[in-house]
Amino acid sequence: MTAQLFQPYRLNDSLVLDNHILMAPLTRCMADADLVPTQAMADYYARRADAGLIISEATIIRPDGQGYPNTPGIFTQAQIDGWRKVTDAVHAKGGKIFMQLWHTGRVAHPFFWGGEAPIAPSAIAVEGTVPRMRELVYLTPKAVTVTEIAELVSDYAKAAENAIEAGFDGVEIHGANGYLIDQFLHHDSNRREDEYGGSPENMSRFALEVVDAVIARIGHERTALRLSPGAYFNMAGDARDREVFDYLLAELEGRQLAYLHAGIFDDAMEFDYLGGRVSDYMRGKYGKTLVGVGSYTAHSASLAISEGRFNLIAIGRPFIANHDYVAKVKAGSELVAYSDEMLANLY
Ligand code: FNR
Ligand code: 8K6
Repeated sequence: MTAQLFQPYRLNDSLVLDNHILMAPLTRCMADADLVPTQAMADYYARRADAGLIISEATIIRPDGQGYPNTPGIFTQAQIDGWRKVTDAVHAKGGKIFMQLWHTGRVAHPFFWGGEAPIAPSAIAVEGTVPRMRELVYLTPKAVTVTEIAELVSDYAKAAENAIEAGFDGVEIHGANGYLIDQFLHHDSNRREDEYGGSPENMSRFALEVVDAVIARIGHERTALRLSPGAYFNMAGDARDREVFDYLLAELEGRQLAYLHAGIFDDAMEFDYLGGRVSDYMRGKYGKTLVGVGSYTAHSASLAISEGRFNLIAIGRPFIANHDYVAKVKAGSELVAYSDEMLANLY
């Protein structure tokens, strides 16, 4: 039943995946004090090299993008060199790996980089505190100026260039899960009245500028994007968000991205304003390669792919619990169940 997951999949002329199973991006908070990837991280990713494609943990493009402890960066030479060890280790085992490019926007905390306030589309705080650092309350962000937006776009492109220098096969722009790019795409966090807010076209502008700048720098074959049309994390939903994503997905259809990836923890969740599941909504608006995710098993993913609901599956928590996830599924062996305590080490 899961046999088709083990067929190769052609993303484009330069990238053919060995199978349909992607390792989802998974923040592990294990980089060193300078946000440099460690040898333990290289070993961790290399153990998972038989995924069709590994997507790295979210990696910050500049210091003020940091919202959690020890999340790796891609803005210093030491970080580039550290990631080179990871990509070499994955490639030595025949794997492929994309870097997920991240700026957390209003979910960043100046505790980590010593600034005053995080930046975001509008000066609206996310409620709550930094996970596992409960004393850190989220601050009201500063609304970015148009000049600062242009700098951010340029910093995403530079980070993509650095990722290629570090040996990555491509990048996935993190436009999901309530972080900076997603904050422009939802009415909950974007109340701007300039050309970056107020209409679907304006609210999509930053995301498309980032996509276009990254494509211009490293090529469309190596550029992918993750989006969360359904607000579920660090974000409140608004029925008007639907029009924003309708517009954005139509625009993306005209670009030749390597793939588009849903951002959701459980794809069984239904969103009224999207008319159902995130993946089904995205499939209805986007005909090119779509990666599904969110509480799937190999069996349920295989069924969804055969029904045409998406083309590839990303697996997150089961890949933390089973470094040999792909081999186990192929052999029909039993999987170890994920538990949150497993986040304490990198095996
Ligand atoms: C995540 N997820 C996530 N998503 C993302 O885009 N970038 C990231 O860095 C992370 N980090 C992260 C850490 C941990 C510990 C978890 C559990 C999840 C979300 C992840 O990519 C995926 O969408 C979900 O885990 C749902 O897939 P599974 O786990 O049900 O297969
Ligand atoms: C992306 C960085 C996060 C750092 C660690 C994240 C760990 C996450 C697990 C819990 C996330 C909660 C999401 C809640 C949504 C549930 C909807 C059903």
